[in-house]
Amino acid sequence: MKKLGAILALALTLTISACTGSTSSPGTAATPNPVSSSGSPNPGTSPATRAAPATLEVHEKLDVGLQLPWSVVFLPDGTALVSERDSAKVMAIKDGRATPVGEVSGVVPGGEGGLLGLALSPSSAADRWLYAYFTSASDNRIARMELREDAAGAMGLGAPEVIFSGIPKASTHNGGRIRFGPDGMLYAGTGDSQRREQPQDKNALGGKILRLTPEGRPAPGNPFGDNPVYSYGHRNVQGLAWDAAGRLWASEFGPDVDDELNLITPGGNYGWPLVTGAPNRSGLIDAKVVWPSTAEASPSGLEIVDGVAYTGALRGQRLWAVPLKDETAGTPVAYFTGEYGRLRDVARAPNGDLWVLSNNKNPDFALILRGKP
Ligand SMILES: [Ca+2]
Repeated sequence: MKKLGAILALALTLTISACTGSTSSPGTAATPNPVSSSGSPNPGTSPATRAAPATLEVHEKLDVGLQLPWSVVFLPDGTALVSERDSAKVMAIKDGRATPVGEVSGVVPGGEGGLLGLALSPSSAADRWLYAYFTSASDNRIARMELREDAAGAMGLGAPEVIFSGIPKASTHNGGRIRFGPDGMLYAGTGDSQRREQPQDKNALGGKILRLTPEGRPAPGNPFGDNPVYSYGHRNVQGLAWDAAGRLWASEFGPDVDDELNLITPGGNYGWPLVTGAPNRSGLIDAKVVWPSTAEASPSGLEIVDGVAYTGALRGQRLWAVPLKDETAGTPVAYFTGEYGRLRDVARAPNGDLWVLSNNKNPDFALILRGKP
C-alpha cells in the first residue's frame, strides 16, 4: 500500500496544487481525472492528467458469496472479518475462502439497518474483542464480542456485551461506522434517523460523531463534558478515517444534493439540517469536498492511505480518491465508475492491499486493489 499511496500521491499532487479554494467540488471548475474501464486514468486534456502514471488495479475479485457486506476489518495475520447487514453474520475470509464466524444475536435488520460497522480492539491480539454497531428491535447500539478460536483453528463469537445503546433507528439514516482512533478511543458515526431535530441537539445521539471509551463511556476530554458527542450537525456518517497527522475525516450523505467529506473538529457543528455543503455560514463548518450530485457519490466507507482518502460510492458506483494536504482536500478522482456496482466499504489490509466491498445483493464480493506505476 505504501507503493499504491505513493503513486497516487504523485498522480494527484498536481490536482491538489491546482485547487486554490478550501472546498473541492468534482465536475465543476476542476474536472476530476476521468478513468478508463481498467482503472487507469484516461489521457486527459491537461498536462497534469497526462503526467499521471497511476493505475489502480483489481488484483483479485473475491466471489465468495457475500450477502450485503457492510464492513471489513483485519486480524494481524491478514484474515478479513466482514459483517453482513441482513444475515447478521460475521464472515472470515482467508486464503480466498469465506467461512462463517458467527451470527450476532439481537440484530433486527430492516431498510438500511442491520449488522453494520465492525471494529477490532486496538489490543485485540490480547483481549480478542470484536466490536459491532447494529440495529436492534428498539435502537442502534454497539456491542463487543469475544473472538474465539478452537484447537482446530475454527473461529467463533462469544455472546454480545452491549456497551452503548439508545442511538435512534429508522428505515434509513442509521449511520453505523465505528472505528478506534489513534487515541485508543472508539468513534461512531450516527445518522439523523429521519429526525431533523436530533443533529443540532447536543444531548441527542442522532446525527453525531460519538467518541467513547472501549467500555462505552463518554471518552475523557470530549468537547461537551461527560457527553459522548464529539461533533454534531451531521446527517448520516458512514465513513471515518484518520490521516497520518491524526486528523479525523468523515464522509457523509447529503439529501438529494451535497454529499460531503468533512475534516472533523471536536465540538464542531457540521450544519445539518440548517445547511449542506460549504455555504460559508458563521458558526457552521463547511465540508472540504462537496459532491453536488448524490448520483455521482453517496459515500460510505472511508480509508486514508499515504495522504489519499478513498471512499466507496453507493449510488455513484465508483471509488473516489481524494488527495489530502494538511487540512486541504484536492479534487476527487473517480475509479471503476459503473464497473462493480454500488461500493460500501474501503479498508486497508495489513499487507497494504486496499479492500473494497460491494453492495449489490446479487450476490456481493470483495475487491482487492493494488497500485501500479
Ligand atoms: Ca454538512
